[in-house]
Order: sequence, then C-alpha cells, then structure tokens
Amino acid sequence: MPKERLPPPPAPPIFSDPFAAALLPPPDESPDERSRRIQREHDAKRISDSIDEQLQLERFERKKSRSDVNVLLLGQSESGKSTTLKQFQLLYSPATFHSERIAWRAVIYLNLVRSVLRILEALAPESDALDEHDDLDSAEAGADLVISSNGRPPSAILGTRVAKYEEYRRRLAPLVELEERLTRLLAAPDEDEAVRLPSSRPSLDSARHSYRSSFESNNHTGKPTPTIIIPQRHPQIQRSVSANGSDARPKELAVRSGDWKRVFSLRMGYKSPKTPKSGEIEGWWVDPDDPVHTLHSCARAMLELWADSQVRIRLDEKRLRLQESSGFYLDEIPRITAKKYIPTDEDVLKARLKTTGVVEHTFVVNTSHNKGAHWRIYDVGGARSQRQAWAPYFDDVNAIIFLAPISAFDQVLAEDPRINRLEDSLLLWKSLVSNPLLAKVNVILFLNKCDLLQAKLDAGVRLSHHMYTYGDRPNDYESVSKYFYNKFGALHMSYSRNKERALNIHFTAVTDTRRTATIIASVRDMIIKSNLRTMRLV
Ligand SMILES: Nc1nc2c(ncn2[C@@H]2O[C@H](COP(=O)(O)OP(=O)(O)OP(=O)(O)O)[C@@H](O)[C@H]2O)c(=O)[nH]1
Ligand SMILES: [Mg+2]
Repeated sequence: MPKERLPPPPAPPIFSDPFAAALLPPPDESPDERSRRIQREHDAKRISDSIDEQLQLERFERKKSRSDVNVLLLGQSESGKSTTLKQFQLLYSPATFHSERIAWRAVIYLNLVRSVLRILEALAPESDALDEHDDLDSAEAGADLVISSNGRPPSAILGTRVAKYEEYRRRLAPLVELEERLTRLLAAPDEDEAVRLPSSRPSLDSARHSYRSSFESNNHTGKPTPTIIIPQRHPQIQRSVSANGSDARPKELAVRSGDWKRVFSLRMGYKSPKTPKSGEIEGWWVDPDDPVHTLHSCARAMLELWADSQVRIRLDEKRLRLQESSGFYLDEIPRITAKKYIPTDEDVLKARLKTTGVVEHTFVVNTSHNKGAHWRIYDVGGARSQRQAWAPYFDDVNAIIFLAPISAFDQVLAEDPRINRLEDSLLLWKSLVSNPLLAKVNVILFLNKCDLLQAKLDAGVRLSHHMYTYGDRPNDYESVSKYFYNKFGALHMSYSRNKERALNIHFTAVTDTRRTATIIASVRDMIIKSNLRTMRLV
C-alpha cells in the first residue's frame, strides 16, 4: 500500500517588500497571541490615521493662512509702536482692552510718580553740576545732522532756585518708596534684566565704572567701603548705593510679557469695567496696602509742585518737557489719585511701558472682502539693544508699519545721548527700505507725534537749530511736516530695492483714537488688497 503522503507545506510567499515579510504573523501563533496582535494593529492604524488627519489639517490651515496677515510694528524706542497696537486692540478686540483697564492702574501710578520724582531731581541744586557734565559730553560727541544734541548752551542751565524745594522734597518723600514698590509689583521675579535697563547716561555709568574699578583694586587695602551717590536723584531723597552693592537708580520700567497685568487685576480679583463709569467694581480702596493711599496722601503736595510758577520756570530752563512723556498725568492729579480711580481709554493709551523682546497679538479682522482673517501684529522693543530681535520676523511679514516720531528732532536717544532721535529714525528707515529681505513687503510710514510737533513749533523751538539742512525755511507746522515727508520719501525713493513699491505715508498722533481709527482702516484696506493680489499670483 502506497504510503499516504502529507500535502507539501505551502511555499513561503515571495515578498518583494522585506518589511511585509517581517510583519507576517508567526506560523505557530496561538489564538490569544493572534487577538493581541490584531488589537496592536488596530491601535497602530488609529494612530497613523490621526497623524494623516493632522497633516491634512495643517495643509488646510497653511492654505487658509494665506489670507491671514502678519504685520510688524517697527521704529525706535518711544516712537509709539505699543500705542499703535493698543489702538488696534481698541478697534478689533475691545473686550480684551476693557478687561485690562484696571491692570493699567499700576503703570499709570508709576508714570505719575516718576514724573514727580523727575521734577524733584531737576530742582535739586546738585543736578546743575550733572548738566554741565552732560553738555560737555554732547559737545565732544558731535554729529553731522545735529548742531546740539540737547539744544541748549551750558550757560542756560544754572538758574532759578525754587523756594519751596525742601518742603516739596519732604512732603513727597513717600513717593520714593512707592516707586520701588510699584516697580517690584509690576516686574515678575525673573524680569530683573528688563527692569534694570541700560543707563540713559552712559557718561555717568562710565564714571561709576571707573570708580568701582578703583574701589575694587583698593579693596585689599582694607579701606572702608565707599558709598557712591547716584546722581539722578537728589541724595537726600535717599538714592545712594554702596560701591559693591547693586545699582538702585531708577530705570525706565520694561516688562517682557503680559504677566504684569495679573498683578493688578485678576490676581486681586478686581473686575475691570467696560468704561470708567460703568458697572459695579470691587473696592481696592478698602485694602490699606493699596498704592492709591500713598498717592492720595501726596496729592496736594504734587498739585502744589506742578502749579508752582518757579518750578515751571526751572523746568523750562532745564528743557525738561514732561509733556512729551508721561507728564500728561501731571495735569490730571486729582482724578488719578482719587481712591476710586479707574483709567480711561486715553489714560491707558498714554501709559508708558517699555517693550522688550517681541510681543505677538492676534486679532480677527472682518471686512466685506475678507471675513475672519487672522491678523498677527508683532510689537517689538525699539531700543538699540532690542533691534537684533527684529530680523527673524522679516521672513513671513506682509506689511511693516514704521513709526518715526517727528517731534523728536531736538531730543536724544535714552540709550545713547550722543545720538539725535530724528537722525536715528532716518538711519533706521534707510536700512529698512534698502533691506533686500523686505523688498516685496508693504511699507507704511507713520510720521508720528504730530500733536507734539505742533506744540513744540508753536512754543518757538526751531528745527534749524537742530538740523542744519533745514536752513532758513519757515518754522511752522506745514513747512516742517512737509520737509519730513519729503526727507523720508526721498530715502525710500533712493534706497528701496523695489522701485515698484508704493509708499504710504501718514501724519499721525497715535494717542488720538478717532484720527488713528480712520488711518488704521485705510492701512487695513491697503494691506488686504495687496495681500489678495499676492495670493492670486501665488
Ligand atoms: N502726545 C503723543 N504721545 C504719544 C504719541 N505716540 C506715542 N505717544 C506716547 O509716547 C510714549 C511712548 O510710546 P510707546 O508706544 O510706548 O513707544 P514704543 O515705540 O512702543 O517704545 P518701546 O517699547 O520702547 O520700543 C507713550 O507714553 C505714548 O503714550 C503721539 O502721537 N502723541
Ligand atoms: Mg513698546
């Protein structure tokens, strides 16, 4: 009987794909192992499908984001970038603007306190010696465009004594401590670098540096630690620092993120009303530690100081124009120091807080052409030390709004008093329009602070004293503003890499809400049109 033969085992399949062979189930797989394997395969497929979906979504988002808009706000420090951003917020995200109203209270208090302390510094007899020092420095520095960096002869700085100076200093002494407290409150623990900004007086810094070095080299002699008086404050208003201690001089407050807003609003549980007059608000005024109490108790002395005609004369002599910075609040002392003070829109717009780094804000902008487009607006720090952070944002930008504060023709940079502000703006503008990376980017120029320009010219400050090239042309607003328009326009014409690019120039005062809303609407339409044109070409 022929021996029964078992059927031959199936020939192993021939796989052209070596991975398929590896994934084949093992021949001796048990039912349990089989069901675990199938479960694993299902899980893997689910994960793979979700990755595919994610990729598809990203592709879709990328396509959609072509209708979105990225705008960079550029310009030197204090040119008005953050103020412009606040105007965008007021127009396109009013709920956020209103929800932050209370948080700005701390910044406004600090702005007011610093203005008052600056006045006291200027009144101090010691400050005259400092001014002479500064004038010598500026004279040595020299600059093509500028005759004098601060526009006054050294002889103009010694002048009127204020009879009530000692009394003001004594009555306003609590503000020194309040300034420090507000600064600590606003600056997050890791924001030390941001608060300790570079000095606005390098000449004094270098003096201090050499003093410190000489102290360090002499320290081994066992001599007692010398004390350096920090000259920006009257010494008796208690501004001294030990040579081996830290610099306690006041610096302009800067914060990097929005965290500071929590300090005065959410964390304390205060509600932020839509307008200063609407709705019930929580009563911080019953908290004895709230800064408003110190301010309230110094209000009368602040008012007297600001109304004192000798003080005004002294400030004029020293060319200290507080109206150009946070001095705005000095005209509002009774309102701001009131226990139930809530900042108005204008107060928030005028609050000064220096930006460091780059801050991104997103708004949904609806127009008849373009519904629900996301606008990302990048607000950057404009100080010289901050500008290296701008370039990474050039890649993906649709438009740049460049702010040049044309009222600043008689001012110098806070970070380098040898440089005239207008000269810095012109150089910055030139390097921007000639940058090849930005050749296809829409550029909008805001010739800003026109309100201050008008006031300055009306007060008799002459442009030709600060810019040789202006010559003997009339010193009125029309002539001066036209001159700046042509000067910036000519730089664009000569240096732009893209001769087709149209330049949009606006005369602005970005603290003026109504005027700025109209300008922003026209800028918005221009950017959207240009974006649509580009999308059709891509
Ligand atoms: N009167 C007046 N004040 C302005 C105008 N634009 C800005 N300011 C004020 O100038 C100060 C500086 O403005 P910011 O918007 O903080 O300047 P910035 O360009 O963001 O400055 P950095 O953050 O240091 O780069 C603020 O107190 C503003 O209220 C303007 O057109 N007119
Ligand atoms: Mg800013």
